[in-house]
Amino acid sequence: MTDRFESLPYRGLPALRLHSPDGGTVTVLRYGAQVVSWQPAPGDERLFMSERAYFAPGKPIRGGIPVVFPQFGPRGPLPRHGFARTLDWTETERRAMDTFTTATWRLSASDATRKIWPAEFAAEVTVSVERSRLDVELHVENPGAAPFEFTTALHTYLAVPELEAIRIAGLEGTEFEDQTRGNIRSRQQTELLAFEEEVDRIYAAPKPQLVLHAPRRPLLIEQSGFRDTVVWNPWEEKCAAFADMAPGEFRRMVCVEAAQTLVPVQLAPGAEWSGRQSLSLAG
Ligand code: TA6
Repeated sequence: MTDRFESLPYRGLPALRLHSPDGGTVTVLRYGAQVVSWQPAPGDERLFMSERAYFAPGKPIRGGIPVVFPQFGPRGPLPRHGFARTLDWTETERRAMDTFTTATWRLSASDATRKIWPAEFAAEVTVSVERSRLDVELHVENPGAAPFEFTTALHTYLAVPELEAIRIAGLEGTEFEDQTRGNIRSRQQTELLAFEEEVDRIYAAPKPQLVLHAPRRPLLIEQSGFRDTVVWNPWEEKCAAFADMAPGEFRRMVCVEAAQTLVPVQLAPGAEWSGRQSLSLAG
């Protein structure tokens, strides 16, 4: 334990804040191993957290980086977006490196998970921070005797100054499933994705590097291991219908999610899978 690690309550839940040697911080809850804040410099928050987010057992938290596992959305019999985001994870490792600070949390099969999902799994989330970069890695193993499959995402809520002023680059030519139109398949025609209505798209195997163009706050978004990328903004009506979002908050966020949703991951006994999303200050 060094002063790189600070235990604190975050909206009443136990949290660990990691400080990088160059002044960046990331704050991670035990609940869901959910990142709730990334600040490259004090006060410069890059992740969105709803003013009305619930911080209560059993409820998902609207903001930061929820870990979606082992089911994306309502695409299966499990609770929406799986159970990993509403269970406590166990911290297993923390390390203060020369240029960055990192910690790992683990969630394994338990009586509670076996009741709804028979898989013997072990999952780890590793979060690493430096001033200009945040890395989040999900690692899943199958220590059991039977194969299982899962879908997953790092459901990253990025904070944006003004939704209509942002653009996402890197998706041109990529096919997507449009979740606002009965999952019909379309193709991204324009070089830049802009937001003028609800957007809820699963891009199939896009380029692993996207850029969020936001005034004064460009961000490079990279992923590996995860096949797909989900882009989501609920727009006005859906936002107003969410009890855990304040009206108008949809203008301050966009989700860009490293995801594996269209083709589930298959894990044979003894097999492992890893996926990572990295956010870095661009420009
Ligand atoms: O990732 C996009 C999405 O699946 C949307 O369809 C949207 O409803 C969102 O996630 C939020 O889901 P949640 O269960 O957190 O309200």
